[in-house]
Amino acid sequence: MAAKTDLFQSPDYYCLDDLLSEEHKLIRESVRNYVKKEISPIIEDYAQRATFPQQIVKQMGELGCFGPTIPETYGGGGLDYISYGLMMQELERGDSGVRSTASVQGSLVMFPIYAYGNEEQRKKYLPKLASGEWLGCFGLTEPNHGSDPSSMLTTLKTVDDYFILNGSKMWISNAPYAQVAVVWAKDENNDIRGVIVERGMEGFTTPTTHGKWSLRASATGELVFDNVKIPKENILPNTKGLKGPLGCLTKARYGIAWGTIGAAMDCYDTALHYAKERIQFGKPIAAFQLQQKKLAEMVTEITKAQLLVWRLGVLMNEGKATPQQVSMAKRNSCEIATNIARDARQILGGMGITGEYSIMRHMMNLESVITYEGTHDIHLLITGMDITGMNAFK
Ligand code: TGC
Ligand code: FAD
Repeated sequence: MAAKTDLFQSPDYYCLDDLLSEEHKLIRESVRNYVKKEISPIIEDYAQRATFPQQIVKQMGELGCFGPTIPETYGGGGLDYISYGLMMQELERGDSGVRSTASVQGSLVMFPIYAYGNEEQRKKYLPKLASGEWLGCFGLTEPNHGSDPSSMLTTLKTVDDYFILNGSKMWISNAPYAQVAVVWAKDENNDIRGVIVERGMEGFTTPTTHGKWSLRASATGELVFDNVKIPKENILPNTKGLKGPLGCLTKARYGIAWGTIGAAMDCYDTALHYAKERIQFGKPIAAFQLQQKKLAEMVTEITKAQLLVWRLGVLMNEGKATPQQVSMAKRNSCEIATNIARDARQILGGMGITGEYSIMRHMMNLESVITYEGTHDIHLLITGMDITGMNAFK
């Protein structure tokens, strides 16, 4: 497959750039340039072959995409949440799987080690994860417990001066290539605890998940623990209960709220250019009202979503954002991106189903993104519970 030239231009209908600092714009530009140079030319080929482009791990580490809000002392970027959001937007504009790799590494592996770990754990793991020398993964979901992680069956038992880990995790992004896994399991008191599991520990395997039609350029696998002996120093000491893993998910869901807008912007930009150039019945199809309706609605939804995540970013920076606000933004961005990808594909007619354009890949990827980190239904129920005070989950 021939390498592509990426001519993406981002829509900014409400002059939202005026709300960004010079530093924000520079960060966005550097990640956008990286995606144009290193991701767009190769990603379709990797997705078609269902292969993980391993080289992106080091590249994204060097660019500072892993743990941008973690303090610089530990190798993080020491940046604010708008910067983090813009990075995720640009990465997912390239491919949701690329953003996934960064989300898992930064929000689901580095964040728990930073927030719930001790100083030795921070020093041992964070710089290597930040630089991309090591790749990490996050094990919460199990074969029989997805939306309801509190019912997990994986166990962590104390034996002498170590733990024994038994059970399995499913659908784990980065698992087949990860050196480190942050795993959630129940101890003897039925408390959910986090442990750091390292590749090479006896009884720990990471079989690859095959046959995905979505996130094909992202590696997904299982984590299987067969009496894995875990040293005591690998437990995350400062968290107990489901709020530990859920706290990580809040950070990652925030990144997805920005990221999926990137995918939506790419679909819109592609469809707009195509519609202006494709002639049918003697005129560009962009001149037909039906196509204008689709394009006008796309840019309207992108603009509304951009405003929502920008405001959420400000609340995150001020330490005022609630997990429920993050759920609303994750849900909204996934919904508009999924709808925009579908409409954009139609604008391209038959060409829309080919790998010549990024739209079908985004469309299929977004089916995973609208499902992981809490399904669309779960985020709606979180909002429902927040506004009514009534729990409709159970
Ligand atoms: P519930 O009783 O509501 O909550 C238990 C405790 O957690 C607190 N809490 C949160 N804390 C921080 N952030 C959040 N988002 C939180 N949500 C709840 C809560 O206050 C409580 O604290 P405490 O002190 O009282 O103990 O728990 P529940 O069992 O009723 O479950 C609630 C529910 C359904 C919303 C939750 O379990 C849920 O979010 N389910 C969805 C599961 C999910 O999102 N899984 C994601 C797996 S990881 C993944 O998909 C990675 S993909 C990454 C990629 O490739 O990019
Ligand atoms: P289920 O929970 O079985 O849900 C099935 C359906 O039932 C959904 O439509 C859901 O909305 C609905 N439903 C469930 N409960 C309710 C309810 N109370 N009320 C109404 N409807 C309900 N997990 C990790 O831990 N780490 C990862 O890195 C990770 N990466 C992933 C990568 C990919 C590509 C995918 C697809 C998933 C990944 N996941 C990961 C797992 C993901 O978080 C789960 O798939 C997700 O949370 C949903 O769980 P489930 O698939 O078991 O669906």
